[in-house]
Amino acid sequence: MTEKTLVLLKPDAVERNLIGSILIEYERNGLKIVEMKLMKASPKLAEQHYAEHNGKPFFNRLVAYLTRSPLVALILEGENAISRVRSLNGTTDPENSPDNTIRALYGLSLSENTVHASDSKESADRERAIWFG
Ligand code: 3AN
Repeated sequence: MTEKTLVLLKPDAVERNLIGSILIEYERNGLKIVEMKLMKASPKLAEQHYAEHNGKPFFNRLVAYLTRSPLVALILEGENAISRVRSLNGTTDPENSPDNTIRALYGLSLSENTVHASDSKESADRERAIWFG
């Protein structure tokens, strides 16, 4: 099934000049970039994006991190794109992420884990609307 998923190259990725190194992983795996923009997220946008974590102890830190400097938002399209991009990204904590996943290669910590990708069809639809209208 052809799917679309929302990906963020988060501020730590852009700050460390990793945009190209990360995009090449998706493109080499046959995923198509169908929308993309470099932007600074507003607190409102970040709060909408992380709505499911509102109230958790790390929520304010997450919003501060996502808004501190520019990020790249993009939509990737491909066969089973949602699960394939999650596999390429690796696990939430870079310490446990399988070898050669983007988070194992570039992730700094649980909080600054470099990339985001939608985790389900419902999240992908919701997040695409938040970031691209
Ligand atoms: P993923 O991004 O792998 O889908 P989620 O949705 O569980 O992970 O978490 C969203 C973001 O919240 C993660 N990218 C991570 O930066 C942060 N996060 C999740 N759990 C924790 C935690 N226990 N402590 C600090 N930050 C966390």
